[in-house]
Amino acid sequence: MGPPGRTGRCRLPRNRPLPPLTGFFVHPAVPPYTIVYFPVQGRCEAMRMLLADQGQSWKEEVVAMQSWLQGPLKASCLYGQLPKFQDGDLTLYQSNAILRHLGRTLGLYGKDQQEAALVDMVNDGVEDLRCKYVSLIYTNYEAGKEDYVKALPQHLKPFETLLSQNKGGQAFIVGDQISFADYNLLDLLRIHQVENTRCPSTGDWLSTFSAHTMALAGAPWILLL
Ligand SMILES: N[C@@H](CCC(=O)N[C@@H](CS)C(=O)NCC(=O)O)C(=O)O
Repeated sequence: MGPPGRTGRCRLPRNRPLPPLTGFFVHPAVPPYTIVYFPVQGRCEAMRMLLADQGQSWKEEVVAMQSWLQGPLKASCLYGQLPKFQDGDLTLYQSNAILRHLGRTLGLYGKDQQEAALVDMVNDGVEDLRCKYVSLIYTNYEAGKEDYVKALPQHLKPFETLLSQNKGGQAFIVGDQISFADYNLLDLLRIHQVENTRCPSTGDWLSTFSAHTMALAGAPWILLL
């Protein structure tokens, strides 16, 4: 996404009603959401893609590492970590809980209970691979990258399987409508694509997912890929 510290794009909301008119006044467009996070994409990029694509506006509060290390903000966070997310007077921590909340409130959680369960299953799988990736990048990059790359096709297989079972890979990860898990999966593929350019010998496994990417195409953020 763009530079940190900015307010997210504001397009007409697709899933939320427009604010009511009061007399001659329109309610000011105060972003209902705030993301508090470090100046990186990290665990917030999927929610940013989701919000932008859904035409929602949001505010970013960027926390510099120096200020984080002073301690009070960390101490005030429920799990001692960021992101912190605000939706009006609701404060949330845990990036996947935030994605699920947005999934519920913006209608991005499948069309019924069965699809919602599948969306959860995909998202948990994305989280598993994200944790492996984070552990590689932050703790074991040089020694671990070869094994990681070897194992990657196997780790991506479940997503390929689901996509191939859904309209031959031409659709979303679950059913006929986009879900929060699509954005999270897309972000996971995106970070691996960055890795792929650093380490081209990994081959073109990402092309397997191009249909999924195309299914999401048309959204402005697709240019990020
Ligand atoms: N399970 C949490 C993990 C959050 C997390 O690992 N946050 C890191 C940044 S990505 C953090 O706050 N690190 C600073 C610290 O632990 O002091 C989530 O998904 O939100």
